[in-house]
Formats: sequence, structure tokens, C-alpha cells
Amino acid sequence: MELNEYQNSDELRHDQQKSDGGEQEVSKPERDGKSAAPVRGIWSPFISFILPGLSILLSLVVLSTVVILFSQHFREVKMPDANFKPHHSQLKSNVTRLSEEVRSLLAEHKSQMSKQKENPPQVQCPDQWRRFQQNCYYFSLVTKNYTDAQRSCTSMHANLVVINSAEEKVFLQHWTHKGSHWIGLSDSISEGDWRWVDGTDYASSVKFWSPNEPNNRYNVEDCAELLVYGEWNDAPCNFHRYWICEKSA
Ligand SMILES: [Ca+2]
Ligand SMILES: [Ca+2]
Ligand SMILES: [Ca+2]
Repeated sequence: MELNEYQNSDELRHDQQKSDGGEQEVSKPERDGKSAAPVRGIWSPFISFILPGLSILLSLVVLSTVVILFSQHFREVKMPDANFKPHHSQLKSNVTRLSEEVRSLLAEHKSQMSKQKENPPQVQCPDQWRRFQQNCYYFSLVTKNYTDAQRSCTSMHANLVVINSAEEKVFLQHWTHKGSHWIGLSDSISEGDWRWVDGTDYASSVKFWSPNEPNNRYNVEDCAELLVYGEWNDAPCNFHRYWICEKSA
């Protein structure tokens, strides 16, 4: 009878609560002497404040990480450009310096060429040879016939002298006071067909024959000699004369 009264009273209370709107949270039955209301009170601040705060903090951490990663990536991309600028500047400096050196060398080369043109280098001739312009001359100390004189010159890598100008004639005349000298001119192949020993064209070259020479006296005069006063005469080739050799320096 007591149990029925208790159940009835409990049902009555439950129905009464439903009739009050049913929106209010139903209190949990008591367990271990504690009700549900104090548990909800503990988690409520966590849900209301701490959890949103943690969400915001986490969002900030993620955002900061993303920003840092982008910054690093951007710096890596910019790094080659930053390194390139000094390198490019150094290359430009080197090119400028090399250009100046080339200009300086060209100017020096031009200056040296000009000096060489004004003062050509001195030609070195062997001992006992004398220099005139760009050639060397050997004046014999003994006499020989024309053929042996030419052979002597050939043995010294030279030829009997070929007179190409009045200046050369004057130079030779200065060193031939002791007597007549063979020069490299003859008509032994064909009478009257005078030929220089080195192939120089006789017709167009200067000539310094003495008056009435060459006269081919007795029809045996086929070799030219330089007389002491600088003019030429045709004489027999087997006569012994001094001779003059000439070769390029
Ligand atoms: Ca000559
Ligand atoms: Ca002759
Ligand atoms: Ca003659």
C-alpha cells in the first residue's frame, strides 16, 4: 500500500512537470548522493570560453605556420636574384676593364708601329759585311774571274751585287777606290742581252755605263765591272777583278 502511494505520487510529479511546458531539463535521478545539476556547471565554462579560445589559438598557429612557409619559399625564390646582381656587376666591371686593356694595347701597338716606320730596326750584317739600307755587302780583298766571283758569293748565300739606284751606286763607290769590281750583270748568254744575276729587269732599271760602253771590245766583253769612279764597263769575263756580293739582311 505504501509502494502504490509512492508510485502514484511520483507519476503525479512527472505529469505535473510535463504539464508545465516540458522544456525544462529533467533532473537526473540521484546517484551516489549527487545530482546532475553540479556536473553541468563544471563543463559549462570550458564549452563556453576555453574551447572557442583554443580554436582561435589553433587557427592562429596554423595561419602563422602558413605565413612562415610562404616567407621562406619567397626568400628562396628571391635568393638567386639577390646573388645574381653582384655577379652581374662583377662581370660588367671585368668587361669594362678588359675593354680598357684592349684599347691600351691597341694604342701601344699603333705607337710602336709608328716608331718602327720612322726608325726601322737596324739590320745586322755578318762580320766583314757592310750594311746599306736593308742589304748587306761584301767587298772582296782578292781578285777572281767573273764565274769564280759569283761562285764565292753563292757560297755565302749571296749574289754579285745588283745596282738598283743612284744611292746604292754612291754607297758602292765609297768602298771601291782600290780597283774595278765585278757586278752581277752580263750578256754572256746572248750578245747585247744584258741580264742581272737575280733576274731584275735590265730594261727598266737604272744604268751607269761609262760613255761609249758597253762596246764589246774584240767581241769578248760580256761581263760588267764597276770602275773606281762609279761607272760601268764591259770587260772579258776571264779577267781577274775584285767583286762585291749583296744579300738581304
Ligand atoms: Ca742592290
Ligand atoms: Ca758582250
Ligand atoms: Ca768595254
